[in-house]
Amino acid sequence: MDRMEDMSNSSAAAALQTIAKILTLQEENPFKIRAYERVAQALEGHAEEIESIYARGGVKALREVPGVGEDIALKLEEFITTGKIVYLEKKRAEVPAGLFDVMEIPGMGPKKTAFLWKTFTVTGIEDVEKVVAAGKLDGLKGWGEKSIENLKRGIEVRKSHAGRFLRDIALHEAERVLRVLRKVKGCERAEYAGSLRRGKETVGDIDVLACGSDAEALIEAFVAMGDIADVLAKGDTRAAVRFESGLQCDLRVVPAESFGAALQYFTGSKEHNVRLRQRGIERGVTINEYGVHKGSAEIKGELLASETEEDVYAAVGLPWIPPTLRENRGEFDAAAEGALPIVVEERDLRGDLHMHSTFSDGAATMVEMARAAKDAGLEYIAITDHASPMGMVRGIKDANVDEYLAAVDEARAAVPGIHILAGAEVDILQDGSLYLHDDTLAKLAWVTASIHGYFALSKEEQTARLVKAVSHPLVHCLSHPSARELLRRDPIDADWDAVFAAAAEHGTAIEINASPQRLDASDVLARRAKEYGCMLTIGSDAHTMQGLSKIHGVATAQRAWLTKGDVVTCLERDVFQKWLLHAKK
Ligand code: DGT
Ligand code: CA
Ligand code: CA
Ligand code: ZN
Repeated sequence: MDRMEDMSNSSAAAALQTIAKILTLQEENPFKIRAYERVAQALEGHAEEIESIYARGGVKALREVPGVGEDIALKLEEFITTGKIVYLEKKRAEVPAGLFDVMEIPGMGPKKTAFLWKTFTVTGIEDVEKVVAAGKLDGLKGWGEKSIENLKRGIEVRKSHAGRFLRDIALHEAERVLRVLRKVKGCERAEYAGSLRRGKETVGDIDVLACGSDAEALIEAFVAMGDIADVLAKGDTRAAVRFESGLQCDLRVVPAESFGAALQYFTGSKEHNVRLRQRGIERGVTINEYGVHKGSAEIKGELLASETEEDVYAAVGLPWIPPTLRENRGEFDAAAEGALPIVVEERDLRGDLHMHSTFSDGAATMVEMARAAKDAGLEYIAITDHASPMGMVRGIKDANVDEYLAAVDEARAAVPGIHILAGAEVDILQDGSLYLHDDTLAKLAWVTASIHGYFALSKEEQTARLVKAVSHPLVHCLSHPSARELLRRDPIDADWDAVFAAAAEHGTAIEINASPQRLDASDVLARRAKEYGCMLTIGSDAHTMQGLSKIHGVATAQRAWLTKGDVVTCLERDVFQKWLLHAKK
């Protein structure tokens, strides 16, 4: 079945979650809503993929997943076999599409959105803005001054990122497109280009290139694929679509002999290409999406290069430049001097020092996480459950740390063959002190500190707070330093030079949080941290077994020019242990 390979527990979970949101908007029976939410959560943490459950025992077997009853089992079957749920499509049509944007504003969620829809008939972010500006929320129950302030800021952030999408969503869609195109008869190559290929953390649209003997077949297969909301354009060698997710994708069918030139051109960035063309002009050649020619655009001479990207760069005297470096941030000088970094690759990763278990808010047990990490080929991990005063009942406290350590010991005994550190992700409090007592921290082998609140402090306060935290003798790492949530919450304001200087002085590593919602430290910040002499980590921040992937974090690390030598989690296990002993002076 064609659709099968697109399915995964997380996309099924997303579909059920959307149903729950729509039912909440419609103020339906809370038990019904809760049933969808429970199954969505269960699927996120479920070890076996639903396709394989279904393949082995049909609808009956699907009911093994916690919370799945007859009705949801049938919807999952429909999803597995057809790739969609008709009930969801029908429900989706019952609510204004703009409300999905409103729900995504930080602090809004489906319940508050339902209230605004019912009370003020808002149908999109602009309407919410008007309601807020007119002061209609002032004094209403459940809408304190602070939450209105947050809402205003949330709207600003949303507006400034309008039309951009998280990288993981874009990558998922792009891979779907490539699978469809590569199956077309006569297809020679299909690749994605643009910001997605450059590893950017958010993407405006997907750019895909293909070549093959039958351009028409490629175009037809593309516009006929699943989950398309709109075909925006369709010509002989170009087409553009918008998926249900809202993301747009451009397909260009190009001649095989100029595939490399097209790939180089459409990978960008624009700034990189401008600089490359300048370099061409200085050498008397013209570069465009068809190739490198002698002479000017008007008087075209001999074709020098077009088949591969290597040829294009070689034609202006440069080695091939990795896509993640193509931002005109010094890569031309480095390339000309033979000094391009050998950027870190996913296969270089040996450890993961940020993950959660059921001891705090994770969906899987320590044993399950350790097994999954071992199966993924990791040599060492730290379990870093939350230690936080924020509304979380569970997690590490001064009072229960011994219980936590015993649980990690048990996991260690249960999963031999992977080294497991007892760690913690400890909240940095408002004044820069930590949520756990020093005696407690001293019992932990890996302490990563992070900010989960007080995002709006002044730059001075935030800087002092972070400097204090990274200077702490028992803190090994600073997690998601800027606390940004992509497209939702802007980074906190701090003097990063001061923070990284202090981190380097005190041997505290800086994390690149690989969660696709964060990717924090950003490429720019991570590169600056390296320049200050900090080591970096790439941590999954996994709350599920599936969450252990770090591919997006690796892309960010490459964009930061990091080599494997800059990354703690690339160290061999014994080298890591030595580093851990000596990093904190
Ligand atoms: P995005 O989609 O906003 O995340 O960013 P990109 O970089 O994917 O930008 P996009 O989709 O507009 O174009 C893809 C690449 O194609 C871009 O990085 C460079 C190339 N390109 C497109 N239009 C132009 C242009 O007008 N001039 C130049 N020099 N390059 C262009
Ligand atoms: Ca693009
Ligand atoms: Ca584009
Ligand atoms: Zn965190």
